[in-house]
Amino acid sequence: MKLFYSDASPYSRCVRLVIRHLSITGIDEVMTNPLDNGEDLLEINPLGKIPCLQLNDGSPLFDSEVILRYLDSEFGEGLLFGIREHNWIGESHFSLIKGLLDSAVALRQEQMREEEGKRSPFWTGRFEQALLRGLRHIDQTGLAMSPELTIQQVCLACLLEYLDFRHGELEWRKVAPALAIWLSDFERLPAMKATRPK
Ligand code: GSH
Repeated sequence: MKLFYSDASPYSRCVRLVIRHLSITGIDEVMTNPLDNGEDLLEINPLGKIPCLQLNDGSPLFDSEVILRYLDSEFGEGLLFGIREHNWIGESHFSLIKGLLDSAVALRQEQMREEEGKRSPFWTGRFEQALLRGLRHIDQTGLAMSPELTIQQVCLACLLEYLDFRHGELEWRKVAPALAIWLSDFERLPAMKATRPK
């Protein structure tokens, strides 16, 4: 199998973290800048986005949620998503974290537009407020606090370190002090260290 990824992409990091957590072998990780529009990627993902996992028979899996569900089901007995007993509240919690990842990446895109003189104060503020509201909610409701590793924790940790990497000015720890303590422990996992963007 071949994984098209970038080490700066938080979605890719969720996938790479799960590959390591589940000790999956046989995946060739190919560093890819999606903005280069490389043919290898465009041929299998018309969206031109990463992560994209190409299976051994050539068929592609995207987006990150589909890849994560595939890996968990094939190699993790479905434990990360907890598919044995359906948990709609947990699914919704996952949606919240995915939505925050989308806001964080959209905020980065707004930053990049600055070079073109096109950054929108309205959208910048909206993405920032969604991030701070969402993290405060997760912090206050204790949604991250499960003793077993969950897919929500994987994506949350990738989100929080992405905020440190790209959006330090947000100072998310001020609205989510319990998450800050949780991350200081979680960030020591070998899979976190191995996938940290340089
Ligand atoms: N919903 C997608 C997922 O969960 O995989 C989002 C993936 C995504 O937006 N990836 C970014 C990308 O490939 C990198 S962080 N951007 C290129 C583009 O938007 O054209």
